Amino acid sequence: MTSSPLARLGEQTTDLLSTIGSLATLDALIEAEPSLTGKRSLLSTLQKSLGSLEPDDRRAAGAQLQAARRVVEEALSARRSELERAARVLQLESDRLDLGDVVDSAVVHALSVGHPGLIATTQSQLEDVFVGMGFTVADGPEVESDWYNFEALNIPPAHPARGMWDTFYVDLGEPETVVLRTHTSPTQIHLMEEAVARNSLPIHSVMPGRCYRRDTPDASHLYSFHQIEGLVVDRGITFADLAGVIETFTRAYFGSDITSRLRPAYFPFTEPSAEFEVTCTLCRGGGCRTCSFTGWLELGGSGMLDPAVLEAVGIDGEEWSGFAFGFGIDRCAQMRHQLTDMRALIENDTRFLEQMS
Ligand code: FA5
Repeated sequence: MTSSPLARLGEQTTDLLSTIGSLATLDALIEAEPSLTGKRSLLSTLQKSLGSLEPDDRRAAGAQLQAARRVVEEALSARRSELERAARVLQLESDRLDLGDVVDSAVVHALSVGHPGLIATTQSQLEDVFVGMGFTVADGPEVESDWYNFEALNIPPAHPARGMWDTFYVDLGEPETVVLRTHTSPTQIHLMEEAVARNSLPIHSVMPGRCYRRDTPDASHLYSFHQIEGLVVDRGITFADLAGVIETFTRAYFGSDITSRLRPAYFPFTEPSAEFEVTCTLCRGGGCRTCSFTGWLELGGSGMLDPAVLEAVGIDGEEWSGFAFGFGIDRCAQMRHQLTDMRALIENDTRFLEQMS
């Protein structure tokens, strides 16, 4: 007696289902499909072998085989749907527009904001130091008459001291001589005039602002630069007060290892006058090329208010005395940040600007 060709159909169907379950990609399924349900598949071979059976047995075996084929085809179709869904998800993932990248490269850069430059930052730090020492902050015009920039400061026309400042003259078609201020000292005159008019002496103020000189730009000079002026008018003010304010400022701004010294100088509006220098911030006083191996760098001028200036603004020099000082803001920035060339402050090189943000 010959055994039925379908004797192992159950086991064979289970094997086919497990093969289908292990197909990992759509391509693998398409490749395997002919061997699972096609003309040369096991199921088709079994179908052909039924021809040798008796009609009744053939019908029963045929129905059994049809049922097995249905199970296999349904499993194949279900697996196809699963793999197609997975392939779609994969495709969508790779086509996805990464908004994160767009935000980083476009929107965030478009929104990137600027920041105050080094001169503005230095100015506000200097103001903070002086405000902390009890000074108020005042402002003055950049375009001045000859009287404020020179005459009221005890520099009459043809005075040789005018040569100390190479001046830009402004031609307004007026008989009066008008200049771009060469220093912030004329603001002292405005402040003292106002205090006299309002009867509001004493004065303890600093006055930062832009100045202009026909200087050739080099590593430590610009034709448009900034100074901060200091003015104290009070009763019983002495040179020791001036020296004390300068030393307190120097340590507060540059650090406790930097100190100041005053050296005799000449300014027409102060008597006695002194240049003030601070320890070289590059070599910390040891001596280097920047400080010409002296260990000191000049920061500005200072002195006791000349009686002629007090008289010009109507302040009684018997009752009041005072001192003034003026120094470069750009030079402070240069020294504090150890810039070898001051011109970097105005060249607008974005690499420098970003570094100093
Ligand atoms: C004056 O301008 C006096 N008005 C200072 C003063 C005020 C003396 C009150 C007495 C009483 P001087 O010309 O030396 O002084 O300039 C002072 C400082 O300004 C210099 O030491 C330097 O730090 C800065 N400065 C001057 N010219 C330039 C320039 N071309 N570029 C950058 N900084 C400059």
